[in-house]
Amino acid sequence: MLGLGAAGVAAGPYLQQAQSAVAAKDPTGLTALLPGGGGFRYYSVVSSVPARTERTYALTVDGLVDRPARYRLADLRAMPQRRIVRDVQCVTGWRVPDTPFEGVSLAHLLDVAGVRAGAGAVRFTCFDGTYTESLTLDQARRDDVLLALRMQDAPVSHAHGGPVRLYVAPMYFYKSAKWLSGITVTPTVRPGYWERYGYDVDAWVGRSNGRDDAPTA
Ligand SMILES: Nc1nc2c(c(=O)[nH]1)N[C@H]1C(S)=C(S)[C@@H](COP(=O)(O)O)O[C@H]1N2
Ligand SMILES: [Mo]
Repeated sequence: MLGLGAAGVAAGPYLQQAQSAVAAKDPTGLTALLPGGGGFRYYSVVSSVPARTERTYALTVDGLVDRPARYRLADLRAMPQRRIVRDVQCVTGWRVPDTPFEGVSLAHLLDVAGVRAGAGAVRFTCFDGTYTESLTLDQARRDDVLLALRMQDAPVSHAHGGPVRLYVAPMYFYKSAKWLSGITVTPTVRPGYWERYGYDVDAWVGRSNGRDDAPTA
């Protein structure tokens, strides 16, 4: 009993710290709605992100793969494209129903790269220089996980993380890394940016964080 109590006291400050860090850096309700954003809120953990263009954008794929590569936008557009229309759900409560995303399925890109034995996870890095995310290899191979080139039937805008963002349809939107610049296949999951502040690594909508009861559909 005494031991449990002590553990509770020890955990308390960490959780409070985590919550205030989230409030300071993910200020839902304080950030302006994007013009024509249709319910989306703009999120970035850094104050400004340089734009990448057709000429300057590249996606690096490396780690435990047979064929590490750098893909330009034209390379990604030449791959089979897949369209998904699902709800976007932020863990802080806002939701945008029936949002189309279109792009290359991550499973396809992983097949092209040739995942090696010993791989168990995928790590995502962003050209904002700071944000990171991760998925287990099984999650990454789902058919509802995309490297999105289009969102709402237009190229992904800079504000929404273009030219290429991740879209993990079954999970809270913090998994959907914006300004995607790197995919590294790793042995195990390395928790992403928000996950260091207490968000669940497995971010299934309605089944994690205990913050809402959204349907998983
Ligand atoms: N690079 C990067 N990706 C990110 C974030 C971020 O701050 N930086 N925020 C995440 C969170 S918490 C949400 S809700 C969505 C917001 O996407 P939006 O700005 O297109 O609405 O992006 C996710 N991906
Ligand atoms: Mo979010």
